[in-house]
Amino acid sequence: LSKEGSVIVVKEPIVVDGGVFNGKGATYTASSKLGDGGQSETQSPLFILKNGATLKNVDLGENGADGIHVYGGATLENVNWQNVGEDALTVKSAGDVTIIGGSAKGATDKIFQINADTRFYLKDFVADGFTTLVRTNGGKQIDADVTIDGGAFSNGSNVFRTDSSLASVTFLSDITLDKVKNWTRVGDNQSGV
Ligand code: DGU
Ligand code: CA
Ligand code: CA
Ligand code: CA
Repeated sequence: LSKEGSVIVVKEPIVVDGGVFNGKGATYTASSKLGDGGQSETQSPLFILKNGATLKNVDLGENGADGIHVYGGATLENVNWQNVGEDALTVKSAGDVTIIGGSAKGATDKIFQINADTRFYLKDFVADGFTTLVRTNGGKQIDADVTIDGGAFSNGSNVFRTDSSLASVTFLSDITLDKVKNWTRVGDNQSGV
């Protein structure tokens, strides 16, 4: 049964430790307890995915807070951020992350934040409005193998940005860019931006 149209206010992060969480199209929005969806770095996530968990058919709503945190890898299918908060998803500990389909709008800065070693595979994702689509943590050496396979990205500055000599990005298939300045931006940035 579809849950499209239902809005769930998230007061504590929803933890998915392995297994599958299927939102069936429902919208999850953060309560002010998690954050205000602005650029404060002290906000909490709506979802914590652990140990290969799968999250699917979920929309994150008006208050995106700190989005989704991933520990030990995860798969996302058809996850849509209606209004990215501080960022959309953070790789918090090592593991493979696979994102199939889905979309993100309204990011002020970053969409995908990589703070730990990962094979990060982004397939047919759609993003509109961002500074950087995929960013390894500023000024840090992170072994991130990023693949971007298809997708459409508009109104942004960088598709991929890293300060890490261990990180790489591979672009596959037909990726559509519209008003995006750079494919990649590489350089050491000690300030952590
Ligand atoms: O030193 O680590 O923006 O995970 C700066 C911080 C910063 C992170 C990152 C994130 O890079 O907070 O959202
Ligand atoms: Ca941040
Ligand atoms: Ca963040
Ligand atoms: Ca936003």
